[in-house]
Parts: sequence; structure tokens; C-alpha cells
Amino acid sequence: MSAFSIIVAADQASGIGLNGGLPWRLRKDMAFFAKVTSTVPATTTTTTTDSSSDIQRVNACIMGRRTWESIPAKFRPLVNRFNIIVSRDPHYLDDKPEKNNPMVALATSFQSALELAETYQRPRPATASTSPSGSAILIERVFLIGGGQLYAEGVQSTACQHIFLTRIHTTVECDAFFPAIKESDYTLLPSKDAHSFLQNYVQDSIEEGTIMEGAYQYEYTVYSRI
Ligand code: FOL
Repeated sequence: MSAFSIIVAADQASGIGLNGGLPWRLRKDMAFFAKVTSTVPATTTTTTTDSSSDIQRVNACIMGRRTWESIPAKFRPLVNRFNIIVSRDPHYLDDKPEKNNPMVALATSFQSALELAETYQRPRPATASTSPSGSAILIERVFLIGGGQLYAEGVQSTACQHIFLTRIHTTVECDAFFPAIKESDYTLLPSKDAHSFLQNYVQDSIEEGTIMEGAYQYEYTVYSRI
């Protein structure tokens, strides 16, 4: 099963959604989301199986069906990312325009979404490979991007390495929530460590400290599995 990280924006009461969408519109946080989920790690070594320019290295975003439907049609599928939609309905995509999009896939459970992602990852040494050998896509990092139901499952998984939580310093009306983060499972990085970690992770500068946007104040935090 693939290691993965969670990315989420939540208010002080762990609220994440309202009426099938985000309760806020935070332009800079959305740019942060796109940066974190799109950035693929720099290539360090060259191999005969992935050096060629016909293989696209991308990250995967796993999301629940409701989260998929919440993304504005013009931003869907998330560009330059492999989109895995989780729905118990195996025919969910049958009548959708994304049905034959090579960057979109359906999984009927979170576990099978992780397994699907793994089949597109670089084969690990001494591991039997079931990768589609002819695939033009190589998945690097795997993100769980929501929503509440899948986050509840994801935080419990020992395969969850990091939680990138944009903490919004207010409480607004919400009907979807992020689960409690157990202190016995994750450690909240001190703010300076979180900032360094994020800049290294995306190989770019990230705004530090409290960000103000309209009526909102928020900060980028990082939890790391113990
Ligand atoms: N994590 C964080 N930090 N903030 C979020 O708003 C967030 N949202 C989701 C998951 N994790 C998050 C789920 N909801 C788009 C819309 C909703 C959404 C996730 C992504 C979306 O349209 N993304 C575009 C950017 C569009 C823009 O630039 O305005 C993308 O390309 O990522």
C-alpha cells in the first residue's frame, strides 16, 4: 500500500465544508494546495525505465466522490495530477465526460485507491511489480484531499506520513469536519520547522506565519506521524 499525506484546510472547530463546498474562498491557500499537490520531487537518479520523456511524473490526488463534485468543473480533473475518485458505485464514471481521461480513475474504497496508486509508482527493489508496464504515467507522491469521510479513514492509517493542515483562526458554520488528530499518532511540527519542511517539500518559497486574507487569518501547519 502506498504511503500518502493528507492536505486540508480547517477552522478552529475542525470544520472543513458546508453544503457540498468549502465554507471560505482563500485564494492564497488554494494556490498553496495546488503547489503542494502538484510539485513532484526533483529527479536524482536516472533509470532506463523512467528517464524517457514519454513518461509523465505526477502526484496522485485521492478524493471522495462528493469532493470531486465540489471542484469547479473548469478545475476538474486537477491538472498535472492523477485524480483518483472514491465511490462505492463502480459505474460512477460511466456517464461522465472524464470516463476515458487517462488522468482520472475510479476506486471503490480508500484502500483500493491506495493500491491503484501503488501500481503506478516506481517499482521498489525486491517487490513484485504489478505495474502496467506500458503506462505513460509514473505516480510520485500520493495525497488524500478529502472529504470528511475519507479523512476519518485516512488519519487512522499508519501509511499516512504527514498532515498538511491550513489552520484557519476562526470558527464558521460547517457541516463537514476533519477528525481529531491523536497526539499519540502525530506530532505538530514547531512553526519554524513546519515552514522549513514545506519549503524543502515544494522546493519553493512558502509564506511564513499568519496569513491575512480578507476577514480570515490562517497558517500552514504540518503534522508528522510519530
Ligand atoms: N487543502 C487546503 N489547504 N485548502 C483547500 O482549500 C483544500 N481543499 C480541498 C482539499 N484540500 C485542501 C478540497 N476542495 C479545488 C477546489 C476544491 C478543493 C480542492 C481543489 C480546486 O479547484 N483546485 C485547483 C485550483 C483552483 C484555483 O487556483 O483557484 C487546483 O488546480 O488545485
